[in-house]
Amino acid sequence: MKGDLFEAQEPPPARQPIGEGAVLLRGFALGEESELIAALRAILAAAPFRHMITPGGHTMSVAMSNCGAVGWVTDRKGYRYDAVDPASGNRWPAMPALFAGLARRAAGEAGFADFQPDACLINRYVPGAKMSLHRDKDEADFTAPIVSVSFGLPAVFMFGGMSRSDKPQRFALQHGDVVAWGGASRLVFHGVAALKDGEHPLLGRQRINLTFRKAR
Ligand code: MD3
Ligand code: FE
Repeated sequence: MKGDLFEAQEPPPARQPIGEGAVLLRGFALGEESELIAALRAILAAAPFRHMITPGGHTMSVAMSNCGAVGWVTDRKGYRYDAVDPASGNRWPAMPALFAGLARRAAGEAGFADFQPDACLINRYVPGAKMSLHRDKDEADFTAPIVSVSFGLPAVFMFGGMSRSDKPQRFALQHGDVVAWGGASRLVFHGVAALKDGEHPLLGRQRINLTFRKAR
């Protein structure tokens, strides 16, 4: 009998194309979540989250840190990648092999072979924090994809078009979801809606997003 309550349900698709060159991999990071979160805690002990200032003088609601050879920073002078954490004067913590490997495998699933990220921006959202529509264009090479890994509370990701006025599609990104964006999607406008309050069993009242880039 079709539609019977006890009939096996279709599993959600693990690999979901969401645009040209953009693939959502549901739960792709779940197999190694505890190792990834332990590595993340070690990075944050050396380079704690901070709220950076935009060139226009606004304090970002998202708190940030980085690991890798370079990290994304913003201050009154502009947006850029820098090898040094301006808060400590030290180099950013190294990117763990576990992080780089996950990003590389995710990019491969989306058709981008041999992705070698040199930067991992770590974004922390607490309830109410958001990221307005923008494009990532501070990187040297737009042929490389960007890989994002979400942990903690769910967020609504907005995936727009090549023009700021294109109406964005909205996707819920959950703990363990990974997205790879490249090709025709690499320069689209995107953002994150204000985080809804909640409590995540592992991470509490926050969402953490890792964004892997090839900056140089
Ligand atoms: C689509 N972060 O840090 S990650 C960012 O969830 C940023 O914290 C969001 O946008 C976050 O710049 C989204 C997903 C993402 C990153 C880069 C993209 C999606 C993208 C570049 C092009 C298209
Ligand atoms: Fe972005």
